Amino acid sequence: MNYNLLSILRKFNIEGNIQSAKPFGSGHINDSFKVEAGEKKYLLQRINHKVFKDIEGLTYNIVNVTDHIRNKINSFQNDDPLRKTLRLIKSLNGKYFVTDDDGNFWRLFDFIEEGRSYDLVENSGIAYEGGKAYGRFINLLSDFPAKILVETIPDFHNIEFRLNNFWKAIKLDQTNRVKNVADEIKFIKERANEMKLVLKLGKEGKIPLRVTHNDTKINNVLFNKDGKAICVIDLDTVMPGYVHYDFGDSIRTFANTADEDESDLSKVNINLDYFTAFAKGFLKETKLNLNTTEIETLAFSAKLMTFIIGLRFLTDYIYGDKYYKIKYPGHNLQRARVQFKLLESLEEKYIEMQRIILQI
Ligand code: ADP
Ligand code: GN1
Ligand code: MG
Repeated sequence: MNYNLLSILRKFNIEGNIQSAKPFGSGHINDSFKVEAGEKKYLLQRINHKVFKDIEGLTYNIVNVTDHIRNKINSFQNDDPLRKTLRLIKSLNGKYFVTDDDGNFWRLFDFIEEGRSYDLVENSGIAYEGGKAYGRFINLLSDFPAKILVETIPDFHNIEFRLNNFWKAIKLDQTNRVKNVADEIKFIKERANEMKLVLKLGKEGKIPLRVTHNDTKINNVLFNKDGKAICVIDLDTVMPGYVHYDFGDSIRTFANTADEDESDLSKVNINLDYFTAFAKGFLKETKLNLNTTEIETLAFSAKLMTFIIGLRFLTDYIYGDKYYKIKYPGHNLQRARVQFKLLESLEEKYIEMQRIILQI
């Protein structure tokens, strides 16, 4: 899709002359462009309004959450850069987003200089730093009034909802792809019940709802050139959730030995050194706040989130690739297979993972 980026950019308060705007990053949902304007750099994003139906509400969340974090940083003058946060730029109409003639929604962030994102962990230091960044994010928002947040994607990590969508997709079989996934369906059926644990603990009041990020994959943290985490990004899904959602979703990418769409499944495994490093960083920031049930079920959350994301990739494959951006027709199926292979590896190492968490 070709967009008239210049006319969109002219709707914002931009410092400097706009020189270039080039596609940037490897997210699956929004379209991102790096913008150079004199000395200034920005990150322009087309917000995926098929996925996010309430752009006003989503923007309200981001403005309030980033303001809250910034205010806290400002009150600690000597704070380290880890607490830096995204900053939205106002448009000329006084809002934090604009629309174009085709009904697309656009927003502009300050570009985080020297911020590098990874799709795969390269060493334990990165995993530890990522753990600290996501843990601190939860901490900084622990006194944020969760009730004011708009639920940008209702039931986002609700396992019952995700399973129901999956059964529906199979029943409809709109693209005649169900015949290709008999093994995967069996795999899901065997595990569906076990995966309801976190929801059950929530309903029983044994674990609290917190303000969570809900999309804590590795490329949603920016790192500096020394491997220190600078900033947590991609705040579209910040909503009330359980700590398990953030910890589990991180492990699935921070401790995977292969990419999310690796074609050789034998390369997909859990790396326990990276798991340990991430958990140490995360618990350093959150441990004092977590209750015993949360800590005892943290290792389980890696299985849960790997299962949920695999289930969502597979559901999208069956529906005909309507949700995630894909590069080839079987891309979502391959992504699902990677998650399920990773889940098998998590199951093999589960007792060890439990031991590691309880020892930290
Ligand atoms: P998506 O929902 O598509 O994943 P993200 O908000 O994660 O969108 O942005 C996609 C990519 O763009 C990120 O992985 C990161 O590399 C880059 N990015 C996003 N925001 C910024 C920013 N403010 N500064 C620098 N890079 C950014
Ligand atoms: C999407 O936006 P991005 O690429 O960071 C998705 C996540 C999935 C992830 C899988 C809003 O994340 O839930 O875990 O892909 N985000 C949304 O890679 O659906
Ligand atoms: Mg992202």
